[in-house]
Amino acid sequence: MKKSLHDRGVIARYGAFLPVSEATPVVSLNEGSTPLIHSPKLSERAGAEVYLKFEGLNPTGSFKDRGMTVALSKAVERGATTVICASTGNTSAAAAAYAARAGIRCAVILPAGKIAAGKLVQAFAYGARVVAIRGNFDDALRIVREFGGVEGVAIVNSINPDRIEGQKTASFEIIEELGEAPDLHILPVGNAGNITAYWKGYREFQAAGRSAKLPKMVGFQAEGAAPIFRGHPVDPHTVATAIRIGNPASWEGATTAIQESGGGIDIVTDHQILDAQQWLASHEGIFVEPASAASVAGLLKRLSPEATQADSLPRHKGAKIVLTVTGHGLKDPEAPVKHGGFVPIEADADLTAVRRVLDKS
Ligand code: AN7
Repeated sequence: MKKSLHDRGVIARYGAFLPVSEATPVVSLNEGSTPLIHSPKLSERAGAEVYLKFEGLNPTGSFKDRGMTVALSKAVERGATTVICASTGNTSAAAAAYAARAGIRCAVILPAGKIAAGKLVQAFAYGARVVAIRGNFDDALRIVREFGGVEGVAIVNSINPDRIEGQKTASFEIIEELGEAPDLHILPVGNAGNITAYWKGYREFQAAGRSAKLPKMVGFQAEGAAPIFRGHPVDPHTVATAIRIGNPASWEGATTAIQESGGGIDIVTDHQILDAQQWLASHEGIFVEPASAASVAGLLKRLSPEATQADSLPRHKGAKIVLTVTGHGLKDPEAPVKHGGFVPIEADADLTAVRRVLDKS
C-alpha cells in the first residue's frame, strides 16, 4: 500500500485483511478505531455487559467511512475519475468526502425530500454533484446500477464488495477490545450491507484464531421499512430515513448472517426508535441518529415483559452484547426535536428570572 506515516485509518490498521496491495493509493481520513463504550444502565437492565460501538465518531459521522476508504482507494487504483452512489444520506456524505480527499468527482443520487439535513449539507460541502430523484432509495440504486460499465465511473454503494471489506473491520476492533467476539451483536438493517460485513469480519477473525466464538447477529428494521422481516419488498416509510429502504441489495448476505449465527431479524416502531434515541442521549450521553437508535430500541424491546423472543438474549454470567450505533445524532436534528418537543425556556436576562424558570421546570 502507498500509505504515509500519517495514515491511521482502517487500511493502515487492517491492510492484511483487505484487498489492497503495494500499488493501492490509500485514501483515508483516519476512519475507524471508534470507541466501544460500556453502558452501565443498559447492562443493568439486560443482566449482561452491554457495549455501544459508536460509529457516529467516524470522520463524516457514520460507519460508512470504513467501507468508503477501501472503495475510494480501489477506485483510484483502477483509474476511476468519478464515483457515484445512491443513498439515504450517509453513504453520499462519506463518498463525497473521500472523493474530495482523492481529488476525483462524486455524484450522489438521493430520494428527494427524504435526506436528513446534516447529510445533505455534507454532500454539498464536500463538493458532490447532488441529484434528487422523485422516487425512493430503491429507485436511486436501480439508476446507479445502470452506470455499471461506464468508463471511468466506479459505483461505491455496498454492491461494491470493497465497501463490505472495509466495513468488516468494525468486528475486528470489537474482538480486539473484548478479547473475543460478544455473545450477541445487534444492529440496524437497511440495505443490509453492514450486517453482511460484520458477519464476514467475525468469521475471518475466528478463522485467524483471534476469537473462539461467534456472536448471534440480530438485525432490527423499522416497522414501516421491514422487507427482510416480512419476507418481501415493501414501499418503505419510517422517520429513520437512513433505513428507509424497501428492497435491500444485500438481502442474501443478511439472511446468511442471521441463519449461520443463529440470530434473527425483528422490527421496531418509529415511536420506539425515537424514544430509544432520547433515552440513550439523556441516560448515557450518547446522541445517535434515529436509524442507529433502532439497535437500542431493539434491545429494549427484547427486555420488555411482552417480549416473545426474550430467550434469544444471552443470560449467563459475563455475557456480552454489542450494539452498533451507526451514525451521529447531529446528522438529523429535526426528528428528535419534533418527537421531544424541544424548546428552550425563555427568561429575562437576570439571575432572578433565570432561577425562577429553572425552579419551575
Ligand atoms: C445511520 O447511506 O443505506 O443495512 O445510503 O445510514 O448497511 O444499509 C445508510 C444506511 C444504518 C443501515 N444506520 O445500514 C445510505 C444507507 C445508518 C445508516 C444504516 C444506514 P445497511
